Amino acid sequence: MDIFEQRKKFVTERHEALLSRPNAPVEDNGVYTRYKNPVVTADMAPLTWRYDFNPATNPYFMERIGVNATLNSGAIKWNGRYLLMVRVEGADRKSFFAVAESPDGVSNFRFWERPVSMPDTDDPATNVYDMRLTAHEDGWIYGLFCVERHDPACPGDLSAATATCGIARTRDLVEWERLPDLKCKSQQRNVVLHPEFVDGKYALYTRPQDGFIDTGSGGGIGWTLIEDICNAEITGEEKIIDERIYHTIKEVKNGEGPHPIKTDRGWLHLAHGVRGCASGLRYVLYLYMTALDEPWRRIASPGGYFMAPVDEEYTGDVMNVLFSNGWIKDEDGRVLIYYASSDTRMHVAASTVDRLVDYCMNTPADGLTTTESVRTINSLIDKNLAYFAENK
Ligand code: M1P
Repeated sequence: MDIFEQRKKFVTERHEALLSRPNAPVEDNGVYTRYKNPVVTADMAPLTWRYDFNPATNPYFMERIGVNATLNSGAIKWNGRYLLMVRVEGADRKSFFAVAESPDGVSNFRFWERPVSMPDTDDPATNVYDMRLTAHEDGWIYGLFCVERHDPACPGDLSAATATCGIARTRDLVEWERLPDLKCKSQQRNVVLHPEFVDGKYALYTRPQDGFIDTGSGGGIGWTLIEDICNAEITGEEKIIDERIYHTIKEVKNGEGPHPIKTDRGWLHLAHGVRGCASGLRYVLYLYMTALDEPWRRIASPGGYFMAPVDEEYTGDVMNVLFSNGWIKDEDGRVLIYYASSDTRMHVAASTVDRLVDYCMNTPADGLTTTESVRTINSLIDKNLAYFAENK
């Protein structure tokens, strides 16, 4: 067998083994169960995207186009199929979107034949990423994502960029209609479309920021109503519904994850919080809930993080990062939480609506000082001692 055939066989067999490997739950901490294997990795990108299969033009069966990472994925259960809208990042640092499908939501994700060809606007993007999918009650599936361009105000500074919210919609996740980008006075990343009309309008979770990286005066996760999604513009109030707070997990910045899940007790939200430390920024996931009739009014704010990096999740392209922009609520109440670790790979954890709501409603809020933290622990000890005394 010549080198082309040898390598083709080796690469193809290894790829198929990766795609067909099973997955298994590893740790039930009472709130959720992590799964052992990442669900989507760069190595799972289709070989036809990366290799030239013609021995005449690729005699060494080299990879011609590299994939660096598969991260921050939107998620949707669509026609009974578990789909991730994966942010695939090439070795060239450009991200694009591609759908990966699994029969059970936790294993055997396979990419569709081609990545998404997202139409551009008149002002083409350099990079697009982190799509949130929303099956809206208007009948469309929307994808809201970050659009990055070089900042025209800083021609000499090659790291100066702008972040804007791109908006597109589809009926089949293949053909996309690109709508104009969100118009507003600040830069925006982590913009999410609420699945229902509110007062007859489209509602957005936003994350106003002064610059490309710094949120600056942007106070946290915002909420605003939009008159026309086909020409989206923030004209009214951008109310901060989940604020950044000093010496918490969301001191530096935070951002809405996927759109919230509707439960009997309120809207269940998943978000990321960021703090600074000696090793850089640390991204963790947290939950909160808002009122059913007023999705902007917080009714539960469990203190601390819900998920933080463990083991291999801690390492990757951007260390110490968990980020989620996709989850799926199944018909039986199961919730599949898709999260990326360290901007490198995708994982899944499973929970239920009941468990997540219990967590939100019964985890004490952050008291914001050491004294309050100790007081909260003492309250639990008192409650337990009273219970033990009554139930000897
Ligand atoms: O590198 C961590 C994350 O940084 C950004 O998130 P945020 O705007 O909240 O800081 C995004 O670039 C995100 O894609 C990335 O995972």
